Amino acid sequence: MTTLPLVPLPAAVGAPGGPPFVLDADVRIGGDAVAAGVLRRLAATRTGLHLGHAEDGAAPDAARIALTVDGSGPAESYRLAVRHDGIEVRAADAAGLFYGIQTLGQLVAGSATGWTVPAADIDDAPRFAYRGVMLDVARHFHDVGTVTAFLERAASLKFNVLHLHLSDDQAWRLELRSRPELTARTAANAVGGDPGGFYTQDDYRRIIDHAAAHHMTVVPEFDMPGHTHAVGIAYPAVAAAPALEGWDAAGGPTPVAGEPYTGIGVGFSSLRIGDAATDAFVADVFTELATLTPGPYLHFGGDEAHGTAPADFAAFVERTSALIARLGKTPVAWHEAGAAGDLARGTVGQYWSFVRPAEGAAEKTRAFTAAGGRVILSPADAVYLDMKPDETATLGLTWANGPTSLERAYRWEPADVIDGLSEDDILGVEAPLWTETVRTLDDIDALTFPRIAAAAEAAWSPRSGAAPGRTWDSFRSRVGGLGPLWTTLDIRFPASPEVSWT
Ligand code: TNX
Repeated sequence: MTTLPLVPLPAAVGAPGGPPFVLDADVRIGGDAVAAGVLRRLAATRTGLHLGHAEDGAAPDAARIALTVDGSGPAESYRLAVRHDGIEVRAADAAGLFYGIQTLGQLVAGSATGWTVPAADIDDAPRFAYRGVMLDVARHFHDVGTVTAFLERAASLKFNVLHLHLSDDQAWRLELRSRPELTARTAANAVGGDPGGFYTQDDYRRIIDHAAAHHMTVVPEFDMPGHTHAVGIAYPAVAAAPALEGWDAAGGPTPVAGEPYTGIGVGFSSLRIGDAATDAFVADVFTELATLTPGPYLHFGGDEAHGTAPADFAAFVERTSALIARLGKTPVAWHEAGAAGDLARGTVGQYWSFVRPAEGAAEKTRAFTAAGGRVILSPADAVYLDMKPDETATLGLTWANGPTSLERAYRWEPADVIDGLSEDDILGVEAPLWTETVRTLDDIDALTFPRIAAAAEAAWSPRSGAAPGRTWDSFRSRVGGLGPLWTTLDIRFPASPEVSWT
Protein backbone atom coordinates (compact mmCIF):
# COMPACT_ATOMS: atom_id res chain seq x y z
CA MET A 1 0.00 0.00 0.00
CA THR A 2 2.82 2.37 0.76
CA THR A 3 3.87 2.23 -2.87
CA LEU A 4 0.96 4.54 -3.62
CA PRO A 5 2.66 7.75 -4.82
CA LEU A 6 2.06 9.66 -1.59
CA VAL A 7 4.62 12.21 -0.38
CA PRO A 8 4.88 13.06 2.43
CA LEU A 9 3.97 9.59 3.64
CA PRO A 10 0.67 9.75 5.57
CA ALA A 11 0.58 8.63 9.21
CA ALA A 12 -1.59 5.63 8.33
CA VAL A 13 -2.49 4.15 4.96
CA GLY A 14 -4.94 1.24 4.63
CA ALA A 15 -5.77 -0.79 1.53
CA PRO A 16 -9.36 -1.99 1.70
CA GLY A 17 -9.11 -3.51 -1.79
CA GLY A 18 -11.91 -3.61 -4.30
CA PRO A 19 -12.43 -1.65 -7.50
CA PRO A 20 -11.17 1.92 -7.81
CA PHE A 21 -13.25 5.07 -7.97
CA VAL A 22 -13.68 6.21 -11.56
CA LEU A 23 -13.10 9.92 -12.01
CA ASP A 24 -15.06 11.16 -14.99
CA ALA A 25 -17.01 14.25 -16.04
CA ASP A 26 -20.12 13.08 -14.14
CA VAL A 27 -18.46 13.26 -10.73
CA ARG A 28 -19.86 15.95 -8.46
CA ILE A 29 -18.11 17.56 -5.50
CA GLY A 30 -20.09 18.46 -2.43
CA GLY A 31 -19.48 20.00 0.94
CA ASP A 32 -17.12 22.80 1.78
CA ALA A 33 -17.27 25.29 -1.09
CA VAL A 34 -13.75 26.71 -0.76
CA ALA A 35 -12.19 23.25 -0.64
CA ALA A 36 -14.37 22.17 -3.57
CA GLY A 37 -12.87 25.00 -5.60
CA VAL A 38 -9.37 23.83 -4.72
CA LEU A 39 -10.20 20.27 -5.77
CA ARG A 40 -11.92 21.37 -8.99
CA ARG A 41 -8.84 23.34 -10.04
CA LEU A 42 -6.48 20.51 -9.16
CA ALA A 43 -8.61 17.95 -10.99
CA ALA A 44 -8.83 20.20 -14.06
CA THR A 45 -5.07 20.68 -14.13
CA ARG A 46 -4.30 17.01 -13.61
CA THR A 47 -6.99 15.45 -15.81
CA GLY A 48 -8.64 18.16 -17.92
CA LEU A 49 -11.98 17.21 -16.33
CA HIS A 50 -14.24 20.03 -15.15
CA LEU A 51 -16.05 18.54 -12.19
CA GLY A 52 -19.38 19.99 -11.14
CA HIS A 53 -20.38 21.18 -7.70
CA ALA A 54 -23.20 19.35 -5.94
CA GLU A 55 -26.30 21.52 -5.98
CA ASP A 56 -26.53 24.06 -3.22
CA GLY A 57 -28.48 22.65 -0.34
CA ALA A 58 -27.86 19.03 -1.32
CA ALA A 59 -26.63 16.80 1.50
CA PRO A 60 -22.85 16.41 1.27
CA ASP A 61 -23.16 12.65 0.98
CA ALA A 62 -25.36 12.99 -2.11
CA ALA A 63 -22.24 13.97 -3.99
CA ARG A 64 -19.66 11.48 -5.09
CA ILE A 65 -16.78 13.38 -3.53
CA ALA A 66 -17.70 14.84 -0.14
CA LEU A 67 -15.48 17.39 1.58
CA THR A 68 -16.25 18.13 5.22
CA VAL A 69 -14.65 19.92 8.14
CA ASP A 70 -15.94 18.02 11.15
CA GLY A 71 -13.65 19.48 13.79
CA SER A 72 -12.40 16.12 15.03
CA GLY A 73 -8.77 15.03 15.36
CA PRO A 74 -5.54 16.99 15.78
CA ALA A 75 -4.87 20.30 14.00
CA GLU A 76 -4.37 19.95 10.23
CA SER A 77 -5.48 16.29 10.25
CA TYR A 78 -7.81 14.58 7.80
CA ARG A 79 -9.28 11.20 6.96
CA LEU A 80 -9.65 10.17 3.33
CA ALA A 81 -11.76 7.17 2.31
CA VAL A 82 -11.89 6.08 -1.32
CA ARG A 83 -14.33 3.40 -2.53
CA HIS A 84 -15.63 2.65 -6.02
CA ASP A 85 -18.88 4.50 -5.29
CA GLY A 86 -17.57 7.59 -3.52
CA ILE A 87 -14.77 9.54 -1.90
CA GLU A 88 -14.98 11.22 1.45
CA VAL A 89 -12.52 13.65 3.02
CA ARG A 90 -13.24 14.66 6.62
CA ALA A 91 -10.90 17.06 8.35
CA ALA A 92 -10.23 18.72 11.68
CA ASP A 93 -10.02 22.14 10.06
CA ALA A 94 -9.72 23.94 6.73
CA ALA A 95 -5.99 23.20 6.51
CA GLY A 96 -6.62 19.50 7.07
CA LEU A 97 -9.20 19.50 4.29
CA PHE A 98 -6.70 21.23 1.99
CA TYR A 99 -4.13 18.53 2.79
CA GLY A 100 -6.66 15.75 2.21
CA ILE A 101 -7.24 17.21 -1.24
CA GLN A 102 -3.49 17.30 -1.95
CA THR A 103 -3.32 13.62 -1.02
CA LEU A 104 -6.28 12.86 -3.25
CA GLY A 105 -4.56 14.71 -6.10
CA GLN A 106 -1.51 12.46 -5.69
CA LEU A 107 -3.72 9.36 -5.88
CA VAL A 108 -5.34 10.19 -9.23
CA ALA A 109 -4.00 7.74 -11.80
CA GLY A 110 -4.34 7.86 -15.55
CA SER A 111 -4.73 4.93 -17.92
CA ALA A 112 -5.81 4.33 -21.49
CA THR A 113 -9.40 3.97 -20.30
CA GLY A 114 -9.55 7.07 -18.11
CA TRP A 115 -8.86 8.39 -14.64
CA THR A 116 -9.18 6.39 -11.43
CA VAL A 117 -8.44 6.67 -7.72
CA PRO A 118 -7.46 3.43 -5.95
CA ALA A 119 -9.51 2.29 -2.95
CA ALA A 120 -7.77 3.58 0.17
CA ASP A 121 -8.25 4.54 3.81
CA ILE A 122 -5.91 7.28 4.96
CA ASP A 123 -5.75 8.74 8.45
CA ASP A 124 -3.23 11.52 8.48
CA ALA A 125 -1.85 14.30 10.67
CA PRO A 126 1.46 16.17 10.70
CA ARG A 127 4.33 15.30 13.01
CA PHE A 128 5.48 18.95 13.29
CA ALA A 129 3.44 22.15 13.42
CA TYR A 130 6.03 24.22 11.51
CA ARG A 131 6.88 22.90 8.06
CA GLY A 132 8.80 25.56 6.21
CA VAL A 133 10.50 26.47 3.00
CA MET A 134 12.65 29.59 2.69
CA LEU A 135 13.32 31.69 -0.36
CA ASP A 136 16.23 34.14 -0.41
CA VAL A 137 14.89 37.07 -2.41
CA ALA A 138 17.88 39.28 -1.50
CA ARG A 139 20.78 37.71 -3.41
CA HIS A 140 18.52 37.51 -6.45
CA PHE A 141 15.10 39.12 -6.55
CA HIS A 142 12.14 36.85 -7.31
CA ASP A 143 8.94 38.58 -8.36
CA VAL A 144 5.49 37.97 -6.89
CA GLY A 145 4.58 35.47 -9.61
CA THR A 146 7.68 33.40 -8.88
CA VAL A 147 7.11 33.52 -5.14
CA THR A 148 3.50 32.40 -5.50
CA ALA A 149 4.52 29.58 -7.85
CA PHE A 150 7.13 28.48 -5.31
CA LEU A 151 4.69 28.55 -2.40
CA GLU A 152 2.08 26.58 -4.37
CA ARG A 153 4.66 23.86 -4.98
CA ALA A 154 5.46 23.75 -1.27
CA ALA A 155 1.81 23.78 -0.16
CA SER A 156 1.10 20.76 -2.38
CA LEU A 157 3.65 18.88 -0.24
CA LYS A 158 1.94 20.06 2.97
CA PHE A 159 4.43 22.78 3.92
CA ASN A 160 2.72 25.53 5.90
CA VAL A 161 5.40 28.23 6.26
CA LEU A 162 7.04 30.48 3.68
CA HIS A 163 10.10 32.18 5.18
CA LEU A 164 11.19 35.15 3.05
CA HIS A 165 14.80 36.28 3.46
CA LEU A 166 14.09 39.93 2.61
CA SER A 167 17.43 41.63 3.17
CA ASP A 168 21.11 40.90 2.83
CA ASP A 169 24.40 42.56 1.87
CA GLN A 170 23.26 42.91 -1.73
CA ALA A 171 19.86 44.57 -1.27
CA TRP A 172 16.76 45.32 0.78
CA ARG A 173 13.59 43.99 -0.87
CA LEU A 174 10.58 45.25 1.12
CA GLU A 175 9.32 48.81 0.79
CA LEU A 176 9.08 50.51 4.20
CA ARG A 177 7.40 53.87 4.67
CA SER A 178 9.50 54.57 7.77
CA ARG A 179 12.78 53.95 5.91
CA PRO A 180 12.16 54.61 2.22
CA GLU A 181 15.85 54.81 1.26
CA LEU A 182 16.28 51.08 1.90
CA THR A 183 14.58 50.03 -1.30
CA ALA A 184 15.11 53.32 -3.13
CA ARG A 185 18.90 53.04 -2.89
CA THR A 186 19.57 49.29 -2.87
CA ALA A 187 16.77 47.29 -4.49
CA ALA A 188 18.20 47.62 -8.00
CA ASN A 189 21.20 45.52 -6.96
CA ALA A 190 21.76 41.76 -6.97
CA VAL A 191 24.53 39.18 -7.09
CA GLY A 192 26.60 39.39 -10.25
CA GLY A 193 25.12 42.74 -11.25
CA ASP A 194 21.89 40.97 -12.22
CA PRO A 195 18.60 42.88 -12.21
CA GLY A 196 17.10 43.61 -8.79
CA GLY A 197 13.63 44.54 -7.62
CA PHE A 198 11.57 44.90 -4.48
CA TYR A 199 8.10 44.28 -3.11
CA THR A 200 5.78 47.19 -2.61
CA GLN A 201 3.60 46.84 0.47
CA ASP A 202 0.78 45.77 -1.86
CA ASP A 203 3.02 43.09 -3.36
CA TYR A 204 3.83 41.84 0.13
CA ARG A 205 0.12 41.67 0.98
CA ARG A 206 -0.54 39.75 -2.24
CA ILE A 207 2.09 37.20 -1.26
CA ILE A 208 0.62 36.90 2.24
CA ASP A 209 -2.91 36.48 0.87
CA HIS A 210 -1.82 33.88 -1.66
CA ALA A 211 0.05 32.03 1.06
CA ALA A 212 -2.98 32.15 3.37
CA ALA A 213 -5.19 30.73 0.61
CA HIS A 214 -2.75 27.79 0.57
CA HIS A 215 -2.69 27.52 4.38
CA MET A 216 0.81 28.95 4.59
CA THR A 217 2.09 31.57 7.03
CA VAL A 218 4.70 34.07 5.84
CA VAL A 219 7.70 34.48 8.16
CA PRO A 220 9.60 37.60 7.06
CA GLU A 221 13.29 38.05 7.84
CA PHE A 222 15.38 41.20 8.04
CA ASP A 223 18.87 39.82 8.59
CA MET A 224 20.92 41.69 11.23
CA PRO A 225 23.37 42.74 12.60
CA GLY A 226 25.53 41.14 9.86
CA HIS A 227 24.41 40.79 6.24
CA THR A 228 23.69 44.52 6.31
CA HIS A 229 26.01 46.08 3.73
CA ALA A 230 22.96 47.37 1.82
CA VAL A 231 21.62 49.09 4.95
CA GLY A 232 24.85 51.11 5.00
CA ILE A 233 24.19 52.33 1.46
CA ALA A 234 20.75 53.61 2.45
CA TYR A 235 21.52 54.83 5.99
CA PRO A 236 25.30 55.19 6.40
CA ALA A 237 24.99 56.37 10.01
CA VAL A 238 23.77 52.98 11.25
CA ALA A 239 26.43 50.82 9.59
CA ALA A 240 29.96 49.94 10.71
CA ALA A 241 32.82 49.96 8.20
CA PRO A 242 33.28 46.60 6.38
CA ALA A 243 35.42 44.20 8.47
CA LEU A 244 37.73 42.77 5.85
CA GLU A 245 40.52 41.25 7.90
CA GLY A 246 40.60 37.50 7.32
CA TRP A 247 37.51 37.83 5.22
CA ASP A 248 36.86 35.42 2.35
CA ALA A 249 35.72 37.19 -0.80
CA ALA A 250 34.73 33.82 -2.30
CA GLY A 251 36.62 34.83 -5.42
CA GLY A 252 34.51 37.92 -5.96
CA PRO A 253 34.78 41.67 -5.45
CA THR A 254 35.79 43.33 -2.19
CA PRO A 255 33.00 45.30 -0.51
CA VAL A 256 33.35 49.08 -0.47
CA ALA A 257 31.26 51.07 2.02
CA GLY A 258 28.46 52.94 0.27
CA GLU A 259 28.73 50.97 -2.99
CA PRO A 260 26.66 47.99 -4.11
CA TYR A 261 28.06 44.58 -3.21
CA THR A 262 27.51 42.04 -5.99
CA GLY A 263 29.65 39.16 -4.68
CA ILE A 264 28.62 36.19 -2.54
CA GLY A 265 31.02 36.46 0.39
CA VAL A 266 29.50 36.72 3.87
CA GLY A 267 30.38 37.99 7.33
CA PHE A 268 31.99 41.39 6.65
CA SER A 269 29.17 43.83 7.36
CA SER A 270 27.64 44.96 10.63
CA LEU A 271 25.27 47.48 12.04
CA ARG A 272 26.89 50.01 14.37
CA ILE A 273 25.82 48.65 17.76
CA GLY A 274 25.24 50.81 20.83
CA ASP A 275 24.26 53.87 18.84
CA ALA A 276 20.90 55.61 19.22
CA ALA A 277 20.55 55.99 15.44
CA THR A 278 20.91 52.22 15.02
CA ASP A 279 18.40 51.49 17.79
CA ALA A 280 15.91 53.83 16.10
CA PHE A 281 16.51 52.13 12.75
CA VAL A 282 15.99 48.63 14.14
CA ALA A 283 12.85 49.74 15.99
CA ASP A 284 11.45 51.38 12.86
CA VAL A 285 11.93 48.44 10.53
CA PHE A 286 10.57 45.77 12.87
CA THR A 287 7.68 47.93 14.07
CA GLU A 288 6.58 48.49 10.49
CA LEU A 289 7.17 44.85 9.60
CA ALA A 290 4.96 43.82 12.53
CA THR A 291 2.11 45.98 11.25
CA LEU A 292 2.43 44.51 7.75
CA THR A 293 2.65 40.87 8.85
CA PRO A 294 -0.38 38.98 10.19
CA GLY A 295 1.61 35.85 11.10
CA PRO A 296 3.07 35.31 14.58
CA TYR A 297 6.79 35.26 13.71
CA LEU A 298 9.38 37.91 12.82
CA HIS A 299 12.88 36.62 11.96
CA PHE A 300 15.80 38.93 12.75
CA GLY A 301 18.64 36.87 11.29
CA GLY A 302 21.66 36.83 13.57
CA ASP A 303 23.78 34.53 11.38
CA GLU A 304 27.44 34.95 10.46
CA ALA A 305 27.87 38.29 12.22
CA HIS A 306 31.66 37.99 12.02
CA GLY A 307 31.96 41.74 11.58
CA THR A 308 30.25 42.41 14.94
CA ALA A 309 32.21 42.25 18.22
CA PRO A 310 30.85 39.49 20.52
CA ALA A 311 29.71 41.91 23.23
CA ASP A 312 27.93 44.03 20.62
CA PHE A 313 26.33 40.93 19.14
CA ALA A 314 25.05 39.93 22.57
CA ALA A 315 23.60 43.40 23.16
CA PHE A 316 21.95 43.37 19.74
CA VAL A 317 20.34 39.96 20.24
CA GLU A 318 19.03 40.94 23.64
CA ARG A 319 17.51 44.22 22.45
CA THR A 320 16.13 42.98 19.19
CA SER A 321 14.50 39.84 20.55
CA ALA A 322 12.93 41.97 23.32
CA LEU A 323 11.75 44.55 20.78
CA ILE A 324 10.02 41.92 18.64
CA ALA A 325 8.42 40.33 21.69
CA ARG A 326 7.13 43.77 22.73
CA LEU A 327 5.60 44.13 19.28
CA GLY A 328 3.50 41.07 20.09
CA LYS A 329 5.41 38.73 17.78
CA THR A 330 7.56 35.68 18.41
CA PRO A 331 11.19 36.43 17.50
CA VAL A 332 13.07 33.91 15.37
CA ALA A 333 16.84 33.90 14.86
CA TRP A 334 19.52 31.68 13.33
CA HIS A 335 21.18 29.52 15.95
CA GLU A 336 24.28 31.73 16.50
CA ALA A 337 22.03 34.15 18.42
CA GLY A 338 21.60 31.47 21.10
CA ALA A 339 25.18 31.90 22.27
CA ALA A 340 24.86 35.58 22.90
CA GLY A 341 22.96 37.67 25.42
CA ASP A 342 19.64 36.95 27.07
CA LEU A 343 17.04 35.98 24.54
CA ALA A 344 13.50 37.21 24.98
CA ARG A 345 11.49 34.28 26.39
CA GLY A 346 10.09 32.08 23.69
CA THR A 347 12.49 33.17 20.95
CA VAL A 348 12.64 30.43 18.31
CA GLY A 349 16.05 29.22 17.12
CA GLN A 350 16.73 28.09 13.58
CA TYR A 351 19.53 25.53 13.42
CA TRP A 352 21.58 25.49 10.22
CA SER A 353 24.64 23.45 11.11
CA PHE A 354 24.96 19.85 9.91
CA VAL A 355 23.09 16.63 10.71
CA ARG A 356 26.07 16.04 13.02
CA PRO A 357 26.44 19.46 14.66
CA ALA A 358 29.63 21.42 14.10
CA GLU A 359 31.50 22.65 17.17
CA GLY A 360 29.27 24.75 19.42
CA ALA A 361 26.15 24.67 17.23
CA ALA A 362 24.15 22.25 19.40
CA GLU A 363 24.92 24.23 22.53
CA LYS A 364 23.86 27.51 20.93
CA THR A 365 20.65 25.87 19.77
CA ARG A 366 19.87 24.50 23.23
CA ALA A 367 20.07 28.06 24.57
CA PHE A 368 16.74 28.75 22.83
CA THR A 369 14.95 25.93 24.62
CA ALA A 370 16.55 27.04 27.89
CA ALA A 371 14.86 30.41 27.29
CA GLY A 372 11.48 28.75 26.76
CA GLY A 373 11.67 28.75 22.96
CA ARG A 374 11.53 25.99 20.41
CA VAL A 375 13.75 25.01 17.50
CA ILE A 376 13.41 24.84 13.73
CA LEU A 377 15.78 22.34 12.13
CA SER A 378 17.47 23.22 8.85
CA PRO A 379 20.56 21.00 8.79
CA ALA A 380 22.47 22.39 5.83
CA ASP A 381 23.92 19.09 4.61
CA ALA A 382 20.44 17.58 4.40
CA VAL A 383 17.84 20.26 3.61
CA TYR A 384 19.69 23.22 2.06
CA LEU A 385 18.04 23.23 -1.33
CA ASP A 386 20.79 25.44 -2.74
CA MET A 387 23.43 22.72 -2.47
CA LYS A 388 24.33 21.10 -5.79
CA PRO A 389 22.42 17.83 -6.17
CA ASP A 390 25.40 16.18 -7.89
CA GLU A 391 28.87 17.11 -9.21
CA THR A 392 27.60 17.87 -12.70
CA ALA A 393 25.00 20.43 -11.57
CA THR A 394 25.59 23.92 -12.94
CA LEU A 395 23.52 25.62 -10.24
CA GLY A 396 24.14 25.55 -6.53
CA LEU A 397 26.89 25.68 -3.91
CA THR A 398 28.81 22.87 -2.20
CA TRP A 399 30.05 24.18 1.17
CA ALA A 400 27.70 21.98 3.24
CA ASN A 401 29.49 18.70 2.51
CA GLY A 402 27.96 19.06 -0.95
CA PRO A 403 26.81 17.84 -3.34
CA THR A 404 23.69 16.73 -1.48
CA SER A 405 22.06 13.64 -2.97
CA LEU A 406 18.34 12.95 -2.65
CA GLU A 407 19.27 10.00 -0.45
CA ARG A 408 21.21 12.25 1.96
CA ALA A 409 18.32 14.73 1.93
CA TYR A 410 16.06 11.86 2.99
CA ARG A 411 18.13 9.90 5.49
CA TRP A 412 18.16 12.03 8.62
CA GLU A 413 15.97 12.13 11.70
CA PRO A 414 15.00 15.49 13.22
CA ALA A 415 14.98 14.23 16.82
CA ASP A 416 18.50 12.80 16.49
CA VAL A 417 20.30 15.98 15.38
CA ILE A 418 20.72 17.82 18.69
CA ASP A 419 21.21 15.92 21.94
CA GLY A 420 18.94 16.98 24.72
CA LEU A 421 16.03 18.24 22.62
CA SER A 422 12.71 16.50 23.17
CA GLU A 423 10.16 16.03 20.42
CA ASP A 424 8.27 18.94 21.97
CA ASP A 425 11.29 21.22 21.75
CA ILE A 426 11.23 20.84 17.97
CA LEU A 427 8.83 23.30 16.38
CA GLY A 428 9.54 21.89 12.95
CA VAL A 429 11.71 21.57 9.88
CA GLU A 430 12.55 24.15 7.23
CA ALA A 431 14.27 23.74 3.85
CA PRO A 432 15.97 27.00 2.77
CA LEU A 433 16.77 27.98 -0.81
CA TRP A 434 19.54 30.56 -0.87
CA THR A 435 19.79 32.18 -4.28
CA GLU A 436 23.38 33.19 -4.96
CA THR A 437 23.20 31.04 -8.14
CA VAL A 438 19.42 31.06 -8.63
CA ARG A 439 17.76 33.57 -10.98
CA THR A 440 14.55 32.09 -12.39
CA LEU A 441 11.66 29.76 -11.55
CA ASP A 442 13.32 27.11 -13.72
CA ASP A 443 16.47 27.49 -11.59
CA ILE A 444 14.33 27.16 -8.46
CA ASP A 445 12.73 23.95 -9.75
CA ALA A 446 16.08 22.52 -10.81
CA LEU A 447 17.47 22.77 -7.26
CA THR A 448 14.28 22.32 -5.26
CA PHE A 449 12.98 19.15 -6.87
CA PRO A 450 12.94 16.39 -5.91
CA ARG A 451 14.77 17.13 -2.63
CA ILE A 452 11.92 19.29 -1.31
CA ALA A 453 9.93 16.05 -1.14
CA ALA A 454 12.47 14.61 1.31
CA ALA A 455 12.19 17.70 3.51
CA ALA A 456 8.40 17.46 3.37
CA GLU A 457 8.55 13.90 4.65
CA ALA A 458 10.91 14.86 7.51
CA ALA A 459 8.52 17.64 8.50
CA TRP A 460 5.18 15.82 8.16
CA SER A 461 5.56 12.04 8.36
CA PRO A 462 6.09 9.77 11.36
CA ARG A 463 9.75 9.12 12.14
CA SER A 464 11.53 6.29 10.36
CA GLY A 465 10.42 2.97 11.84
CA ALA A 466 7.14 4.41 13.13
CA ALA A 467 5.17 3.73 9.95
CA PRO A 468 5.47 1.08 7.26
CA GLY A 469 6.86 2.69 4.13
CA ARG A 470 8.89 5.36 5.93
CA THR A 471 12.03 4.09 4.18
CA TRP A 472 14.36 5.35 1.50
CA ASP A 473 13.37 2.56 -0.91
CA SER A 474 9.69 3.30 -0.51
CA PHE A 475 10.31 7.05 -0.77
CA ARG A 476 12.22 6.89 -4.05
CA SER A 477 9.46 4.86 -5.64
CA ARG A 478 6.69 7.06 -4.19
CA VAL A 479 8.44 10.19 -5.51
CA GLY A 480 8.80 8.48 -8.87
CA GLY A 481 5.04 8.09 -9.05
CA LEU A 482 4.57 11.87 -8.68
CA GLY A 483 6.25 12.67 -12.00
CA PRO A 484 3.00 12.89 -14.01
CA LEU A 485 1.37 15.16 -11.39
CA TRP A 486 4.42 17.45 -11.23
CA THR A 487 4.52 17.62 -15.02
CA THR A 488 0.88 18.73 -15.21
CA LEU A 489 1.60 21.32 -12.51
CA ASP A 490 4.31 22.68 -14.83
CA ILE A 491 7.12 21.92 -12.40
CA ARG A 492 10.42 21.58 -14.29
CA PHE A 493 11.87 18.90 -12.01
CA PRO A 494 15.11 17.24 -13.04
CA ALA A 495 14.80 13.48 -13.63
CA SER A 496 17.05 12.54 -10.71
CA PRO A 497 18.69 9.14 -11.36
CA GLU A 498 18.10 8.27 -7.71
CA VAL A 499 14.35 8.08 -8.29
CA SER A 500 12.48 5.24 -9.96
CA TRP A 501 10.25 7.41 -12.16
CA THR A 502 7.09 5.82 -13.50
C1 TNX B 1 24.97 30.41 4.77
S1 TNX B 1 22.89 29.52 6.48
C2 TNX B 1 24.17 31.51 5.00
C3 TNX B 1 23.70 32.30 3.87
C4 TNX B 1 24.18 31.76 2.55
C5 TNX B 1 24.12 30.25 2.58
C6 TNX B 1 24.46 29.61 1.28
C7 TNX B 1 22.90 30.98 6.90
C8 TNX B 1 22.09 31.30 8.05
N1 TNX B 1 23.65 31.85 6.21
O1 TNX B 1 24.09 33.65 4.02
O2 TNX B 1 23.36 32.27 1.54
O3 TNX B 1 25.00 29.80 3.58
O4 TNX B 1 24.23 28.22 1.30
